[in-house]
Amino acid sequence: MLEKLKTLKAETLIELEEITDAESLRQLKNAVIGKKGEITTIKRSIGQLAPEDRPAVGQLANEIAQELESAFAEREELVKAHEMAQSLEEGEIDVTLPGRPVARGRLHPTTRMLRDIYDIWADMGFQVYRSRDVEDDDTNFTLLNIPPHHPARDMWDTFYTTDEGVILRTHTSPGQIRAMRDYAPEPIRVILPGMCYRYEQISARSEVQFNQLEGLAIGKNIRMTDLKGTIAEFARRMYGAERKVRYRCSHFPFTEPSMEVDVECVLCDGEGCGVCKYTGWLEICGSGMVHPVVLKNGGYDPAVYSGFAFGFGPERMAMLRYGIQDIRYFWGNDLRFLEQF
Ligand code: FA5
Repeated sequence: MLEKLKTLKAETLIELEEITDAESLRQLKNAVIGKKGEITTIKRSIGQLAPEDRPAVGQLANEIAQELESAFAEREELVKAHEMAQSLEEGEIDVTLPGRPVARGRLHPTTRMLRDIYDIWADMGFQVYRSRDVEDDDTNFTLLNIPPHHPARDMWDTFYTTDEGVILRTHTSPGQIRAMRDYAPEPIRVILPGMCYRYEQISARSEVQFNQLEGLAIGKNIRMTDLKGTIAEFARRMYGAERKVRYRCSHFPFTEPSMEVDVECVLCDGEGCGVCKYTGWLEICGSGMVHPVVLKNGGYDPAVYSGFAFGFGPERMAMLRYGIQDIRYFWGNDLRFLEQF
């Protein structure tokens, strides 16, 4: 058996020397070291040998298989080079032809928008905090000062799951509770980006799935003026120093007082157009001072700590930036839309 193996090796190496095409190389490889090749067959028959002969034959078979494996690999390289040289000589490959362009992926308009928003907030000292898409009813509502059966729950049309109390988050605000419980009693300065889900009538401005970007700052002596100044600074960096910002009273159960923020319409410079519904203003976020009940639920003593929160809609911001008329394009996966960015 040992002799047979040595002869097989010697003969294979000689045959290999003469091979110049890939197909013959493949056949020889299969016949010698393939699954049904001679070496494999020898290895399988080792059990029939006398027990004292088995180790030597097994060892040699393995060594030869390895040596031949590298000899085949080396030959493969040579054959490839040979075939390439041959086809060049025969003119099968025209090396003067221009290369085919590689199709490159692009960033989705929301991703681009989000990255710009992250950059601005990072510069202003806010770090990203990721919360969960699947929430419990308590964190999404109750701990945010929206008790069960409270009419304020109607502001958010919810996707419920078959598990009692498990829902898809309707906004990024439940992340406020999670961040506070993680950090209390340390000060916080975070943004919480993420996908939100609402069982809503789909329209040009509303989708059932969309991004929000929440912001939260907690500490001692944080006041409404800090909120106004922070949002104004964001708007200045995002929309330019010349854009006016205005604040309107509003209501959110988890902030008190609450306000909505508008910027001068970026499309008509405040003159009035279809996009701003001829008001000259565009709403960019909801915001307010964190409600004492929410602070308490997050683990902060409202007598000592205060904070502000805000929430933006990145798709709506991207619609303004790129002049996109309908939010349904964002998830339509139509390449004609996506390739424009
Ligand atoms: C909220 O969801 C509050 N959680 C925001 C907030 C956070 C207020 C912190 C105070 C403090 P609202 O429902 O208005 O608020 O949504 C915020 C933004 O999300 C909207 O301005 C809009 O840009 C975006 N948005 C809301 N619903 C949709 C929708 N169906 N499709 C696309 N964007 C939406």
